[in-house]
Amino acid sequence: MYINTTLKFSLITLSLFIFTACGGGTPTNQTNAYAIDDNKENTTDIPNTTDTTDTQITQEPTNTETNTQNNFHTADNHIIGARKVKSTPLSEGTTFTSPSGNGSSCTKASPCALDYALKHVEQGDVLFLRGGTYNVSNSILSLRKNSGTADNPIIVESYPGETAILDGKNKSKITKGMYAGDPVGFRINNGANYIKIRKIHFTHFGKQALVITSSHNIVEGCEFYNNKYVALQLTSTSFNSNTSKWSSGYNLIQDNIIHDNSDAGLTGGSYKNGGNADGISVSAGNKNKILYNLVYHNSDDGIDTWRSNDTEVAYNVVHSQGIADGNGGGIKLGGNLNRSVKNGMRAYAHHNLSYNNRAHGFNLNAGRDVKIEFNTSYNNKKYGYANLVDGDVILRNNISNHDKQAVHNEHGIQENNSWQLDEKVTFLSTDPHSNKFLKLSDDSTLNEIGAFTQSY
Ligand SMILES: [Ca+2]
Ligand SMILES: [Ca+2]
Repeated sequence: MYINTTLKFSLITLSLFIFTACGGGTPTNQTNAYAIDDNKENTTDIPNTTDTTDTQITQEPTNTETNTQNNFHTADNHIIGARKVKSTPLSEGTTFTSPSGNGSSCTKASPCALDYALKHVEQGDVLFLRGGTYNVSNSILSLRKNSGTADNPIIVESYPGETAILDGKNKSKITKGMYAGDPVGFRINNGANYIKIRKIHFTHFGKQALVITSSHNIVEGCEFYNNKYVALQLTSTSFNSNTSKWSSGYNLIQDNIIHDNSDAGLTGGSYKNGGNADGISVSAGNKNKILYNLVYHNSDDGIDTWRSNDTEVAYNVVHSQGIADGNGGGIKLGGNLNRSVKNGMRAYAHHNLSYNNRAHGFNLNAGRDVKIEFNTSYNNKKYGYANLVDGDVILRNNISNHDKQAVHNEHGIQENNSWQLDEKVTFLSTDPHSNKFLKLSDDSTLNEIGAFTQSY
């Protein structure tokens, strides 16, 4: 079988990358931030450690407009799911590429190739990609040292009114038992901060379509589909066990549509016949925000925050995960089976819809000090809210309806959730295409719980 050799090669490549990214050094503990094997679930009761400090603030989204196709609106226009993202004005463009671009001028009249432009952009640049399919073969798309700043980020975006598709189908092609080059689509490495990736499509990559190991980046209005592994991964190159901080974080992932990413049919190495292709994996990092995304039909989990700290997951629509041997969870909220290491903690999930997943709507996994409030779980094949542990979770004002069972057990602090109230949950619609989907009627006394509750 070609696949074993292929995977050995990818692992070697990945190991080399980790080594290089750490400046030749060794991470301060043995945690491999790239490993995303989270199949194990910790259901052991743990002594109380109720530090649930809420330091996470929802960032008000900017530069968005209504997209009626993929959104769910409430009467008060409270929105969950991916919104349409407006383009940066064309007049702000400084650098231009096209699928057939070449040379070094990178102007609108004479665009250059994408990998060339990425090596040369500087803070304050707006790189517009003309529409069409960029055949990403052996070139490595990455931002490594060229960093933006808080006031002058680097913007990489589809040309206004057009769609740039980064296509890895040739890059991922298996040749003589080996991948033809690095199977990851695009890397933003530590050293390159304050990058905005906007309105770009990523497809057919053999590993992650986009990996970010740096800080203060924004990914918005992008689409990721038909990749063979995690579509979008936020991670870090090291964890400082003295400060309990990862080397990176503070990234914002919003208004993306992420679907049909799957490692089903691939086994060995880091592939698990569906068990490792999450939509969004936050496998390390501090205070990342995953907001307003639509994530569906990925083989493993929709959003998995394994090992990260203080990740906020909010206003997302997550449905229909679970293909082949994938876990099929909607949203997983942290965890690290080694409890002496202080990561996988303080995930905060609010105002999410999680439905039709093959496993749980929301899964504490082995997360600690997790807060789950104002979410709606519907028609998940297992529990609405699973693997609850005393001292590690607060569940307030959530709805579970038509799940196999609302909660896994009676553990944790549970207050004012639908399964604890006398009134039965009745939705205006259970049709996902309706803009009344999973909304409670205005006269319901339950209208202060669930994902569409505005105030909290
Ligand atoms: Ca898994
Ligand atoms: Ca997973």
